[in-house]
Amino acid sequence: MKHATFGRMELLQGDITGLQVEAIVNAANCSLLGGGGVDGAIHRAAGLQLLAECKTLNGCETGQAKITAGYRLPARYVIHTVGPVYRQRPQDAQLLAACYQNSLKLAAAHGLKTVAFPAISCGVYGYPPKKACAIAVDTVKVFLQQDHGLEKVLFVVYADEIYRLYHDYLTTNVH
Ligand code: AR6
Repeated sequence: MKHATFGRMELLQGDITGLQVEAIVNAANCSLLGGGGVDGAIHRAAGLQLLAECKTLNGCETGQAKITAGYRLPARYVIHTVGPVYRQRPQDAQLLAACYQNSLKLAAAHGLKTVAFPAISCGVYGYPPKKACAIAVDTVKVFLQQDHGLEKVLFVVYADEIYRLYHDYLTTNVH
């Protein structure tokens, strides 16, 4: 399992559902009622109580975030955010940055110290991973510089190719 540290940011290759952090972020859809990819994995690992809580949330708009308990996950909370479907519009980047910002704000509002993100929108939603990686890292970096009490943010990725993109970008842009 590959792993690298860049100040308060960490890069990991693996399954986000197994992480013992305070919160993992879910790349959900607007219904918040589950789906495939990382969303499916999180719901399978957390159990049906997660779906029951999600049903009470009335969905979520693209770029926004909502928090639930983690139930059977090792993580105490799940922060559900909805990434943009990539359509080459100018607002795609703003919406993806908003996912990271709003998830981090929610974590900070709950006094959380560690949060793990998957590569939001980089699967079914078709965001080019290289562009998405730059937005993810830049947004988290600015948030951490503003110091909201967060101690560590992890990027958890599956594919070798995406790991390499994050590693290169973090090496060049985070000291
Ligand atoms: N741990 C870490 N990363 C994962 C995991 C995992 N267990 N599983 C997949 N990935 P996607 P999206 C990676 O498609 O593009 C769902 O159906 C995956 O390789 O999960 O935001 C939702 O309900 C990819 O790099 O999310 C929505 O309808 C990244 O996570 C839609 O998919 C995101 O891929 C959201 O699409």
